[in-house]
Amino acid sequence: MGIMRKRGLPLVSFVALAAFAGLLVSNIGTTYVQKRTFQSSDFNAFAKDQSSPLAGMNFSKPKDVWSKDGILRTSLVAAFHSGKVDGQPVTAMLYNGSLPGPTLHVYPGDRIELNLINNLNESTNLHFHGFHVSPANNSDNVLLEIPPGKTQHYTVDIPIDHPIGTDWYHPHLHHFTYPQVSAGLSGLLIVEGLQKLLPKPLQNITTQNIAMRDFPFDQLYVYTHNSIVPLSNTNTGHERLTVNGEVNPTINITSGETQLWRLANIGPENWLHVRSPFPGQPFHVIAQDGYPVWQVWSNDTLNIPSGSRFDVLVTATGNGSIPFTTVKNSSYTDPYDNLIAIVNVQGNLEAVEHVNVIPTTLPYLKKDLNNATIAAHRVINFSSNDRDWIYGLNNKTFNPNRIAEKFKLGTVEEWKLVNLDKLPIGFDHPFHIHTNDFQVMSINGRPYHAHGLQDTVNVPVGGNVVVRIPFNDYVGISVYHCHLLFHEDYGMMNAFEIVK
Ligand SMILES: [Cu+2]
Repeated sequence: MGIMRKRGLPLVSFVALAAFAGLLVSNIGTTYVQKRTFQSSDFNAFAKDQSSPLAGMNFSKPKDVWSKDGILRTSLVAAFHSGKVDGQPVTAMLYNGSLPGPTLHVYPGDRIELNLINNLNESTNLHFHGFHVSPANNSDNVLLEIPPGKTQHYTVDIPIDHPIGTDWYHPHLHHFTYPQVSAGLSGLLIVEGLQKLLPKPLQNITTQNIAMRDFPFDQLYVYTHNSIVPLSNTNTGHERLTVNGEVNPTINITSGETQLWRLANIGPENWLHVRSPFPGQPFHVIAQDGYPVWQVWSNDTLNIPSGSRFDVLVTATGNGSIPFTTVKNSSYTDPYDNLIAIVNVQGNLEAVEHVNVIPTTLPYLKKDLNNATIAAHRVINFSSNDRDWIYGLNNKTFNPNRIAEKFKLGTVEEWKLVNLDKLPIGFDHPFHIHTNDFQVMSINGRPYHAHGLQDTVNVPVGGNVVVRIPFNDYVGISVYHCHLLFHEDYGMMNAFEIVK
């Protein structure tokens, strides 16, 4: 297991970090940055809540919470929890004591009634990543700030025609997103119904939620928080790639069986370039970023940036214990471990039967924007200054009070996302926009034949991506940003307004 500097983080010394921590508080004295001190009691207050110890990790397992009669009524309590990774003590920020937070299941047309109870010693809030819902009031509003000790009630109306697939939730308070997600605050949010789009023999297949993230993540967390007490005992050789909070879990499948795997990168930064564990059996992608594809496509590997999700069908071959691993990207973008899980293949079903029914299309509304009327063309430049931790869009850093652009409801725009960074020190920036999904039109000038809409796309270093974004159904203020959350926290985000 290699311990490496994360790609999104600059190479700076501890002295510079400490100096910056001071600078942060004195220069950015807005409501968004608070000086805090930690006490040892913060770390143990909720330790007693823990149950169901897992191998190598003793945080609780995520519970499944389902909507009932059209309403998902639940509470998320954000708090410190003590636990262990590889037997080493680690302090985490968790929802309801579990790593990751509870898995929330909803249906199109449902309403979410959710209390976010902030038992941290700093402000937080909540983002419903991948949701096409109102960004206003107490819906998917990332400009809300919930102070420590306070409760915020969220009401989210999910439209009846909402796309179905795997989404997720996490804090999104500017300057706090990276450290809070790094410390453990994220969970799956599944819009149910995907199996119903499959051919009959596949409608009841076994589903595996595979929520992946490095944990604990990076000591820099401590310094961005101006804390003298290390929160996460990181860079000690005990950082691991976790799946549903477990280190190297077992996934059971029968030889010849087809399963639905919900692959989700719910970590703050790294790319997870995953490879099908079954030779000759690629991943068949049926939804990307919580959006069913128009055309099922297949590949042996999928490079999943932070924030992205792929719902795939996969058919087991072989027998015994097969490692499910990542492909090596580079020392900067890889997770801590290459091993994701062990797939335990047992018995023998007739493989051919299942493989034959893998669909080529899904009965889902195609919203191809190829022939859309374009209301405006824009260029968004991404640029990094690692020395000073300044990450900008069109040479500006995020200001919650500055509306960078206004878009007209009901129109489609075409944006060229340009990554001005250069190798060897530059890096890719995964672009993510809230409220509306987009269609990728080209990557580095080469036409891209989209299989559906998505909410996150990797903008390669020195390259560009052209996307078309429809502004449908909702007015209000929302944001787009780089999904290396460290970059987002240090400026690479814009607020925009959708107007009538
Ligand atoms: Cu970035």
